[in-house]
Amino acid sequence: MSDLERLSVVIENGHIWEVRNLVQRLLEGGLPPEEIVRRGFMPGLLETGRKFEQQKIFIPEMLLAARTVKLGCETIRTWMGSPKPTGRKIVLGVVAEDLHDIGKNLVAIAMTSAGIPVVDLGVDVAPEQFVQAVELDPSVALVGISALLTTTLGAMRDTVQALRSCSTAGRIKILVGGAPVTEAFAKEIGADLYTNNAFAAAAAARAILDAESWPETEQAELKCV
Ligand code: B1M
Repeated sequence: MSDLERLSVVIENGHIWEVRNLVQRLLEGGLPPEEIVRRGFMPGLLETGRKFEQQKIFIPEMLLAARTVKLGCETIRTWMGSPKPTGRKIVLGVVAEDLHDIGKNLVAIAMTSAGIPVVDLGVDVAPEQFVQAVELDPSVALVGISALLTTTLGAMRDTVQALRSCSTAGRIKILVGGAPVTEAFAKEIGADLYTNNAFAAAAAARAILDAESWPETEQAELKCV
């Protein structure tokens, strides 16, 4: 079994004591963090979700798998480091009534390593908390919203709406993501950008911040919705 396959199994079985060394070894072997997430973390978590649906495992096992991934993420975060940050920040959070934060945490790691300072609001964040975070800090240029439950997509819509109607709406771009989010949904709710993985989100965010005058051609290149 390869180290990547082993990583999936370690996550699925919640073997928390093995994850750090495994991730470290993969990183030292030259595998990019996004590949470790895509080919190691994701299959392990998807299998965990499948077993949960089939009632072969229950919440405690899901929690253990999540904790194992968190330690893996921590290892990646340390490895990636954080370059000199830009002046402008991103506010990040998981929508109201959603407690799934692994995706959001990966986005935070990727943003930090792309030099974008993160204001992390955590999970179960109400629309007004997002708005307040933007209004309080004039250096916030981006807002990233994550959701993982189909039942919380409505909260994502409400959050985008609240941000669009706040006094500082003109200064921010809104990024959305999470397993049930699609490009079509992002467009429908009026988000500026959808990406299906954390590292693509950071690359797009970086490009947005680097494009000072924000010309239309560059917007198109970023596949803004
Ligand atoms: Co939950 N859970 N869970 N869970 N859980 C799912 C999501 C589920 C699919 C499992 C299943 O039944 N197969 C299912 C949802 C079904 C649905 O919505 N249709 C489910 C359910 C039902 C529930 C509960 C309702 C269970 C219950 O209580 N009966 C409950 C809800 C709690 C709540 O939120 N209110 C619940 C609870 C939990 C735990 C707390 C035990 C735990 C979460 C712990 C934690 O996050 N700290 C948990 C877990 C671990 C899962 C699974 C197994 C893994 C989720 C995950 O972390 N995925 C999940 C099964 C599955 O996914 N199939 C499941 C990996 C993560 C990296 O993916 O967030 O999509 P994701 O991020 C990706 C991209 O989407 C993107 O980047 C990442 C990749 O690079 N991305 C962005 C994410 N956010 C982005 C933002 C961006 C850009 C990209 O820009 C801003």
